[in-house]
Amino acid sequence: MTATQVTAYVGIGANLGDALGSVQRAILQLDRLPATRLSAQSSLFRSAPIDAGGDDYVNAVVRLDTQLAAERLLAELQAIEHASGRERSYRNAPRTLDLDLLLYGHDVIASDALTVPHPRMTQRAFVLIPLLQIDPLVNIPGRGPAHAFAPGVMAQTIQKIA
Ligand code: PH2
Ligand code: MG
Ligand code: MG
Repeated sequence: MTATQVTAYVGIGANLGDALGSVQRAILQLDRLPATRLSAQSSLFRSAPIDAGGDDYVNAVVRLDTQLAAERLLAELQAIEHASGRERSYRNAPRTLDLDLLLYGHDVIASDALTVPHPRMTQRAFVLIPLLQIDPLVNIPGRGPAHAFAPGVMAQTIQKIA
């Protein structure tokens, strides 16, 4: 039996410790997940914290082709976060690594564990800009083309890392 292949997008962020190294390592780890292939990665970006404190973030978005179910993929993301030394102290605390499941195929998921599409992804330049760099025409299920939200985030500071 062949499991169906799904295209998923993961937002990566870090602003504690070696943030650049953490994001680069996370990208390698995502490519090594079981039944999963990393099929695209954005540039790395530096961005001012939104609704959060601490240092500037390093952010990126990757596209995965995966046969993992959404809940299983989420568990794998959390395991990578945990292995990076991530502690959950308070909401939006500075973190060594944050891996957010942004999109999982065309699915709309609202369970206790998981909300997909990610509820705040259309309001955040650090998600939208790298996502659109990979796939300019990507659609957000239930909300329409991602590029339609770009004008709304243009005031947020985000810079490509050379
Ligand atoms: N993540 C947050 C809150 N604020 N700001 C930036 N610039 N980048 C992030 O990844 C980020 C944030 C919660 O996960
Ligand atoms: Mg996040
Ligand atoms: Mg998160």
